[in-house]
Amino acid sequence: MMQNVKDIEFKEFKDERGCLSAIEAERDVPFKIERIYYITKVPGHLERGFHSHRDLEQVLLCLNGSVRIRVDNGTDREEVLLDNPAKGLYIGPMIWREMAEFSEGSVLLVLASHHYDASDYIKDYAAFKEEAQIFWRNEK
Ligand code: T46
Repeated sequence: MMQNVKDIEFKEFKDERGCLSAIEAERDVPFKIERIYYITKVPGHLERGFHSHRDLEQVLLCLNGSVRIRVDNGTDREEVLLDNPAKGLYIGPMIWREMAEFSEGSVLLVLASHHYDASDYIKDYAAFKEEAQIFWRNEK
């Protein structure tokens, strides 16, 4: 997978009563969790996201149903289908993300490293590509 994107597998404690997964900050996800939000009731034909963050780190999990996540570092694009609540997708800084194909009743949970900050968003794709070029050059 591209840099700043990775799959995270959460442990499942399964028995005849069902299934439990625990997520501990800085252990199961690589940051302190300052914010949690969740996305529900998305009409299946609609897409969300279409932005990048400059600093924010997040882990996305689909607790029910499935959601397709497209990630883009300004050069390469990849897709991940979140269809299992034990599977998380880490997305770090300077990754453009799009969420699509929300199944009926899907619940997308997001764990975020910082409080909400509108100034951390890059919503214009051309501006993202420009900033991403500088960012990834300095990362190497
Ligand atoms: C991301 C993807 C995966 C808040 O007031 N507080 C919050 O913490 C968030 C996340 C959003 N909002 C407000 C801002 C907008 O008025 O909620 C409204 C919808 O947010 P937005 O259009 O940014 O939603 P998405 O689904 O396009 O993107 C969200 C996150 O914003 C973003 O950080 O990575 O989910």
